[in-house]
Amino acid sequence: MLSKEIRSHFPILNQEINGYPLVYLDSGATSQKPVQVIEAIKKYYEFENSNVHRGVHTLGNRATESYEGAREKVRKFINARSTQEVIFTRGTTTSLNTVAQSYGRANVKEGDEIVITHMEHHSNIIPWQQLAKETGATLKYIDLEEDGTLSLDQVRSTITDKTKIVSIVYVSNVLGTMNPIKEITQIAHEHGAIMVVDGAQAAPHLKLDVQNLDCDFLAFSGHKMCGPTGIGVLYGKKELLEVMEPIEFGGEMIDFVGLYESTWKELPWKFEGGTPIIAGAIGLAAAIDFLEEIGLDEIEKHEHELAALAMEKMSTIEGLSIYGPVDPSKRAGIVTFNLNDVHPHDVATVLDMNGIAVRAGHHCAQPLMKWLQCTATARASFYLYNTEEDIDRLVAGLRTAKEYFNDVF
Ligand code: 7TS
Repeated sequence: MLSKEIRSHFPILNQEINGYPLVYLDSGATSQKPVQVIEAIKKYYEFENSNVHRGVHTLGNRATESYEGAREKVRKFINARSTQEVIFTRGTTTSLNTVAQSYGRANVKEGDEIVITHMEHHSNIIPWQQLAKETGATLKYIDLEEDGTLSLDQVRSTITDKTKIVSIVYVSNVLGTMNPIKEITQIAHEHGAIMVVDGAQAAPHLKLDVQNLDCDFLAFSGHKMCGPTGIGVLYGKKELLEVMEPIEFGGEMIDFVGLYESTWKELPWKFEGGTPIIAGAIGLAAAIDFLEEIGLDEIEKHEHELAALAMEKMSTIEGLSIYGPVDPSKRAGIVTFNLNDVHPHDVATVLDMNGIAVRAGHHCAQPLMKWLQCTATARASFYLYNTEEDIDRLVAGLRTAKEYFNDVF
């Protein structure tokens, strides 16, 4: 387990909610921010605030250096070959929509196939549904195994030579399942398809290496990895990005503008129309520094340990069912559950009365809820600041909830 001292970097955790010390178990929705990130954003606004890429005055140069420095930090973080492959976006949702609209419209036609899975977040479903509708392509789903994992046999039998795009979540935000992205990428490539990875729940928790995965695109959000909201990343292979059209047009992304024709800047700026999210990128860079100092491998290990402990302790509560892989080594720090027939919103409300924050609902994964044959679940998601005591508080809170709703058992 990581040292409890990590918590002291997160000012928000040091407070009481409804009379109890806060236990924050909703990092899957958004993580808390360490003081290092808050300070980096403050410093930017206090000493550097200016627009970027306009290169005349000193503040403008400082802001540009920090913004482009953040891009280099992201490049190293995911091991991309070049900063030209790192595009700043608003988040995972925008990154995935960019691929669907730009690459998709240019490369997918009637009769082609787009392949996703039943465990996708809505942000990795709807852009492809829309693309399929526009182009006449078919959207296909890879079936899940009973324990909520993907089998490579199912992957092989779903991807065909008609498949143009495969887009799969690295770590499920509901089941916690960690998918074999490298192997799936290889299968996609054998059929001439490109591989898109939804890395929203992976980037915060495990070491990413786009060259090793060989994926064509990777999308993730800053706010789930200790960074601020409003900043995200789209990684794409340079040879693909180079021939893709931007989807947002206007200031910043142009080279030359005529009355009837215009040309675009080179990569990555042609995809960053308008004043960019400067403070967001700087905050994200500070978050990467913070995570790397602790070590992504250590963070991943910590979460596996917490998930294993939570599953062990929660399974002692009669009537509580946990979804997703039984083997904790196959999942990240996410434990999704239901307590008999009690609605998860009611469970979450009782937990909140005890100072414990969990998410309840469909987790933006309605097709997965259908697959699980339920309408909603509760979810505890862990991060580097969570401790064994947090799990004990969760288990005690669940026992309280169970007593509270005793009459339904
Ligand atoms: N993909 C996955 C796997 C996610 O978990 C999320 C957000 C997204 C995409 C979208 O990210 P955004 O930053 O563009 O919004 N997931 C959640 C969640 O599980 N609870 O709240 C948001």
